Amino acid sequence: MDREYYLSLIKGRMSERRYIHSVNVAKAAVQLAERYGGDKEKAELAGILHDCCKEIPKEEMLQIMLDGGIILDDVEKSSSKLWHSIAGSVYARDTLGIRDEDILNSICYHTTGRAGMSLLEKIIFTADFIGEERTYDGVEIMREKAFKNIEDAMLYGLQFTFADLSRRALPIHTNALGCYNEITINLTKKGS
Ligand code: DGI
Ligand code: FE
Ligand code: FE
Repeated sequence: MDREYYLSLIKGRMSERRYIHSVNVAKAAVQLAERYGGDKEKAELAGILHDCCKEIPKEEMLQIMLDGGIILDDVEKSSSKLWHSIAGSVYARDTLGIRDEDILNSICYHTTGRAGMSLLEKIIFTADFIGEERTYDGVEIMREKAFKNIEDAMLYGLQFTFADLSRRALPIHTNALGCYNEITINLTKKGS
């Protein structure tokens, strides 16, 4: 993996703040891959690239998705915050030539999660919450959970996101609900 190449590529597409976030997510992703026996190289690359389309103009995000043959559902149409992950995976595939489906899916589903996530997808979803620069209330609990039981950490992250979305009366994506339901059903099975 040409780490330096991808780092300079994303650096040219985002603010210093977002660049630092991306580097930190990549670092956390490598640590989680170490902890859970995932592929460290893929984790690092997916972490570096996960927000590669976060700060481009919305029209460009829409154009990338259109060119990539993506059809947005109603929640995606109404929530532009969900565009950068989908556009990011299309950009990684069609412009950067990344062929690894697991890396592309990790970028695509890093914001919402989904049911049936691979280990790499879980790692990127979780790493996004625990990068060094994150300071929200509960970040220390999230960091602890992330290395103890990744699904517990994901549930904690989803609870945080759902509370925020529902307080602001924003729609919750079905992939996020699918992710939440799968984890809670697994917990219920273990508990009963
Ligand atoms: O790109 P980051 O800031 O690092 O983090 P992210 O990709 O997790 O994006 C977080 C944003 O995505 C935050 O504003 C909430 C929003 N989001 C996450 N899940 C959903 C959502 N927005 C809607 N409407 N529905 C969701 O299910
Ligand atoms: Fe993101
Ligand atoms: Fe991020």
